[in-house]
This record gives sequence, C-alpha cells and structure tokens, in this order.
Amino acid sequence: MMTAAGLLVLSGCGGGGDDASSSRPAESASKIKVGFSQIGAESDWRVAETASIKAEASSRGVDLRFSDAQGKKENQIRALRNFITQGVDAVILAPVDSTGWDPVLEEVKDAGIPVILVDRGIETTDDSLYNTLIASDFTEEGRMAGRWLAEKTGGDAKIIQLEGSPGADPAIERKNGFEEVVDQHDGMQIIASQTGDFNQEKGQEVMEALMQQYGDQVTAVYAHNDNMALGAIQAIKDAGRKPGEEILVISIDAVRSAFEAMQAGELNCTVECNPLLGPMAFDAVERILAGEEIEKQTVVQDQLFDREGITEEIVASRQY
Ligand code: GZL
Repeated sequence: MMTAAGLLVLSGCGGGGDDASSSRPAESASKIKVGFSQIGAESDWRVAETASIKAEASSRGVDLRFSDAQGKKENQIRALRNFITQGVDAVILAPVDSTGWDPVLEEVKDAGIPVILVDRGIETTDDSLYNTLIASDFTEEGRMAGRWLAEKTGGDAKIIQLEGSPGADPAIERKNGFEEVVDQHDGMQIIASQTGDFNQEKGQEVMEALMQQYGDQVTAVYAHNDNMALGAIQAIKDAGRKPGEEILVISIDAVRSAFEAMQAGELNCTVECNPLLGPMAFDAVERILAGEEIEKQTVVQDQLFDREGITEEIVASRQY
C-alpha cells in the first residue's frame, strides 16, 4: 500500500478556472460510476496497476467500467467515447502515448466528466483537459539508474539501451534522464539503443540481435522496465555470457521477478516505479466529485534497489 510518505505532492494550480472538473452533483461513493481506460497487459507492472485499481474500486463500491486497449490508442479513444455514452461520473486514463489526446479529451470535458491521468502524462495545448496526473518522475528514474551505473563502473561502460514503447512518456523521459548522466562521463557510451516495447519477449529478441553485433563490446544493459531486462538476461545467457557479472543489467519498475533475478545474481539494480495507484486514483476521483480543489500533479517517490542491498525482509515485503 502506498504510504503518505511515498507521495511527493507538487504544488500546482488546482481546479478553478475552466478545469475539466465535474459540474455534475457528486453522488455518494457507492453510486460512483468510473471508466478506466487501461493500455493493456504488456508487463508485470501494468498487470499490478490494473489489479490495484480494480481492487480499490471494489473496496469503495465503485461501479468500474474497465477497458483493456490491447496496446492500441484507437481502442483507448473508443473507450473514452463509450464512457461518455455510459454517463460515467469520472474517467481514469493511462495513456499509451503522450500526444494527440486533445480532441477526445475535449469531448470528455464537454460532457462534464473529470479526467484523472495515471502513470503516464500527455502533451496538451490545454491542461484544463485533465484534472490531475498521478505518476512517477520518469526522468529522475533514468538519472537514478545512470548514477548507479556510473558509480558501479567508475564511469566506464559500453551500454545497450532497451527503450520502452515509442512515444510513451516513461520511455521518452527514462531515456532523457539516463543519457543526461551518461553525457557527464567520457567513459560511458551507449553503443546501441532500440525499443523492446516494455515487453519481455520483444526485449529478448532485440537483445539477441544486438548481442550478435555488440556482444564483444557491451559491458552493461539499461532496460526501461524489468520485463525487457529479464528478456535481455535470457539472451545474454543464450549467448554464453554471465548477466549480472560480465554484463551488468539495470532496469526500472522493481516488480517481484526483478527481485528474484537480483537474488539469482543476474540483475544488478532496479529503480522502483510504484504501480499501486488505485488508492490515490480514487481519492482524486472522490475529491473532484466533491468539488474540492486538487493538485495538478502528484509525483510518486521512487527508490532504487540493488543486488547488494536487498534482504529477505525487503523481498518478502514486496506488494507486487
Ligand atoms: C510506468 C509505466 C510503464 C512501466 C512498464 O508508469 O507506464 O509501462 O514502467 C509499463 O513496465 O509497461
């Protein structure tokens, strides 16, 4: 469960003006109807986020209308339009990518339905089109991974980067944050960078191909999420090399399978990106429907775990 201490609330103008806050009378929690447009189930992280939101809806007696877009933006846009037709009281959206949302969010706003963005942000010409964003600071996650690698290697690494889904906020920002640190160290170089779409199989496929080309040079892999790192670990082993030893592996998310890989000595470090956003998302829904002012953005604090630092207690305490 996320603690209050786990939240860093950025100051930001709340509602007011012509924000998309609901003009509809707030109903009691038991009658709230909420549409949740989820990206898909591409990673363990995503599955954990879905479970958190469904569990919280159930515990609050919310009528949750859930849509899994199978990774397709057009399915998310269709779901938002369906939520308008269903007359939901609020929308929770995890946007698959970060651009081109204004037209459909205009329709949602015109219907008087508030929008809570979770886990990924969007670029928009009008930030009144959503009420609040609840997400990690992905740029800082990339910096944290980069700093760990720089310290571990004395600033000397030939790096393969496995990027998340093209156009996705976390992929863009984790790349920027990591490369900001790499640029500060003459001995650190990204020798190849390719998307694995946040997916384990794709990450393995991409890493297999890159090992053919760069296997004799690479000393570290930076994956934008744990599932791609696990795919890369398999590809490194299939190439007869030792992941975590000969080739360092660092990633982001801190899902359970990443802790298991660290205990096996095959993953060196993972930066947590907490997916348990259900409680915060529904707190935001209820506050908005009650007409309260709400922060424009809530930044979830992250922490780094590495092989040397994890204990049985830490592993046992993991919630996802
Ligand atoms: C991060 C989230 C990312 C995860 C991936 O908030 O959007 O998408 O890091 C997931 O595992 O696929």
